[in-house]
Amino acid sequence: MLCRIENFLQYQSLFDRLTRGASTLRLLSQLMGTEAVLFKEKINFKLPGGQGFAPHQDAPAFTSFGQEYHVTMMLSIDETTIDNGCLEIAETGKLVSLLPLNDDLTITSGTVEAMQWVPVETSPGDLVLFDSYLPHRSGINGSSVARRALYATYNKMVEGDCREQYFERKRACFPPDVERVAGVTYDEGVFNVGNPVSVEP
Ligand SMILES: O=C(O)CCC(=O)C(=O)O
Repeated sequence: MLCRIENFLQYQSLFDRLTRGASTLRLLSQLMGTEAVLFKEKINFKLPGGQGFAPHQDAPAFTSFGQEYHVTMMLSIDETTIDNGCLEIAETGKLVSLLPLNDDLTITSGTVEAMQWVPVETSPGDLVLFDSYLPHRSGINGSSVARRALYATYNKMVEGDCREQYFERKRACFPPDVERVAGVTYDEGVFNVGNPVSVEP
């Protein structure tokens, strides 16, 4: 089942403007307290029956280039609801470090159970902005319509403009099914944290 597209701004000027236009970059720079640059973009489709995301912080997935801090902007394309697997965030104070993690970099079950989880239902066009230490998760899409959401992640420009390198490295380590070579084992490591993505053996 199609679950995601990423690395598409060079083909879609509307999405390029939405994620790298002056007003968006100004908002992100204001939030980050310094000039922001786009790190990566994706659309999660979560089609009917699409699986949810395990509880995780994004920070462990964003370590490839030594950057320390990211903010993600979620743009709701469809309505997101509890029924179709909206984002859920943990009610915590501001976190600046990692919680106890499993080997696959998701949050340990004891920690998950100790936190209060709040669903964030949204309407098309809503933005949700959250940093890379915010614990989040989402459920299955139990409805009959797609729950599409765009996620654009930014880092501080002083920590480097690494978007192209990021997608290059991700494609090598965690390629889409169609690019996989039979018999090769891929080191998906930090590129597959909490995702409902499994690869055909
Ligand atoms: O789209 C969702 O439901 C959650 C997305 C998410 O947590 C992720 O892509 O890391």
